[in-house]
Amino acid sequence: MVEIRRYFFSFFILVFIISCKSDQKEITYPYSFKAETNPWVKHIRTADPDAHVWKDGKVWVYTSQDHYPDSTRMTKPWHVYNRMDGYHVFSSENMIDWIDHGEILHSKNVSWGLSEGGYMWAPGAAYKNGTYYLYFPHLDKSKKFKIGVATSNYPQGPFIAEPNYINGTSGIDPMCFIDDDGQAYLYFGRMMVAKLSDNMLTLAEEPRRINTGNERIMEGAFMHKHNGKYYYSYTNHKEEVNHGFYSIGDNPYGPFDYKGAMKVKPPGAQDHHSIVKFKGDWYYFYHLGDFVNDKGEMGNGHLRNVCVDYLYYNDDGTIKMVEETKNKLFNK
Ligand code: FUB
Repeated sequence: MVEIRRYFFSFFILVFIISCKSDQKEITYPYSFKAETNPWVKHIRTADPDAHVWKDGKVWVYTSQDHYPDSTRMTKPWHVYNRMDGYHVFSSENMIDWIDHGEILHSKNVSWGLSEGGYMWAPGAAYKNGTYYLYFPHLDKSKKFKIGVATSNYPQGPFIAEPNYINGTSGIDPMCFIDDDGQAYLYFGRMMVAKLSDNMLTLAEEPRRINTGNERIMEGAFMHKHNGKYYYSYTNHKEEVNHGFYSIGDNPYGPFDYKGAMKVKPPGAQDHHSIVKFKGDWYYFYHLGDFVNDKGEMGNGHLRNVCVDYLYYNDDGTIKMVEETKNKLFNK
């Protein structure tokens, strides 16, 4: 009898530990919710927001998803992201009422990837000629970061990964920018850019290194256009105070003039942003790492939550420091 009691006690303790560690509540997708305060995504840990306004006029935000790391697979600091997996996409007509469309791509469906899975880091989405594209960094079977691409007929997926990664790519954080003439560019790794072919699945040229006017660029490149100028922005997570920086140029390749910081380091995490114009206003999407979820669990540099605030330009086209908000939504 004592043995049986001990058995059940151990079983319940185990279930309790597993449910604490899962960091997820049971949710059915699509899941509708209201953004009330930053971070506006609270029901799961999301990071690396890549925001776009598609032809339906809605804003669509593609995110990576953080999970507790597998400590048995950690030998380097960046291995804390070893279980990141299952991209999500969120859509809204007004930045307040959101739908989480659920998981749109998982490493188990990426045939060229590491068999253990995980390592689905910051994605970048694009739309061209009726197809949606999701570019994503992932470790290949030899544990090297490559850029993969997945496609869908719908912005909410599901996305089907191509059988191989994009030849000629390496590194992390892909971002696809399509210029007004329809030419697509893939930014990735440390200051690399290449034109994409018309089919959006292969590079149309050898990648080239961008001159940003500042060599201290680590990751998270993003390109947007404002008043005919090209804004190449990025993260330097080695700086103590500021993390989000940008440079301005006259074409997608640069050279770019370094303009300095636009965003301080977010609490508990590194900057990783995207910039989008929606219904006349400019927004800066980012994540932070100190959100306590509804289970009372503290966030972390690798357990992050997505935020959004307004971005403002000065009259000369430079960007004002983005003021981050917490316990309210938007720095207005
Ligand atoms: O989310 C994993 C990595 O952390 C991203 O690829 C980087 O940009 C940083 O956000």
